[in-house]
Amino acid sequence: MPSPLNEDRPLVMGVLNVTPDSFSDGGEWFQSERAIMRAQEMVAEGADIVDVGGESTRPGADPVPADEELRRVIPVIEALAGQVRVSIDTTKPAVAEAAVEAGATLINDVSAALWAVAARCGAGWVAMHRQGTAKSMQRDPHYNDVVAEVTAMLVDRAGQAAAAGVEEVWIDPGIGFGKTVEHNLELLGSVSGLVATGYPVLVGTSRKGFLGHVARSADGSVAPVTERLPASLATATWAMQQGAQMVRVHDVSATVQAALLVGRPATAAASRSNGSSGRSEAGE
Ligand code: HH2
Repeated sequence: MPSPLNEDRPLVMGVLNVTPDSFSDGGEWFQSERAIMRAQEMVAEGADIVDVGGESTRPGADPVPADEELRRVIPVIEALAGQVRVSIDTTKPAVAEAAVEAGATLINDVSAALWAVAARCGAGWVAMHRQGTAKSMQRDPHYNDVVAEVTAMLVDRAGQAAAAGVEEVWIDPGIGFGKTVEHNLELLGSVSGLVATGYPVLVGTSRKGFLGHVARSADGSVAPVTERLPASLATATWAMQQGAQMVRVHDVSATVQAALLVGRPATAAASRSNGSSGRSEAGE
């Protein structure tokens, strides 16, 4: 299998929520035609993968029956497969299987339970950590050592997936999934530790609530979703700089721009100390 990783820059996964109730863009891309249009826009902006989801995972969200989730995602995946790599954001085996049949090649699994499905379908798999379910996860998240517990769980699941024959296994700390603001910050601070496990790491901070608590609006209130782009970019850039090979974002164009800069100053400094001037032809 060719490497899914990009040599030049970390990968950018564009979020496509075909839902009426997602926390930041619910309803915006609910019609298939609008969803397909948005995906094509993200591809033009440089998205490497489009992550199609038909069920919100936001805290308190209601579960969606499988037939409704399929009705939302399958036409969109069929239209996009062949134009861009597609991942399916689901926790349901039947939806994952149908999505792969429709052309998705990566199963983005926030329950970290579908490795056998991925093995059976020959798809890649993202194991994301969460504590609890969407209904319950933000009630009272608790860990003795959040970094150690999340890392151990992910390494365990990834090992099971690899043993079952899944060739492409990603791990994701699940920012915002059963975590306090401090838990999220600690996990972000330890991305390099996840990278050191040897599995490629995906991180999703885009527009999430903890950003609004840390990067408050000028009047001191929690920054609303519409004001979280700078904090989203800062945290995505931090994760990429720490070695995360992919970030999951709503704002693709801005993140691709950030991804193109990650590592570049270090490379320029290294080539300077190796004796090259580092000047561009235009002398800029
Ligand atoms: N976050 C969300 C959904 N899926 N998958 C991975 N691997 N990592 C994440 O951090 C992650 C994810 C939540 O964001 P969003 O899809 O925008 O919201 P909603 O679940 O409300 O649709």
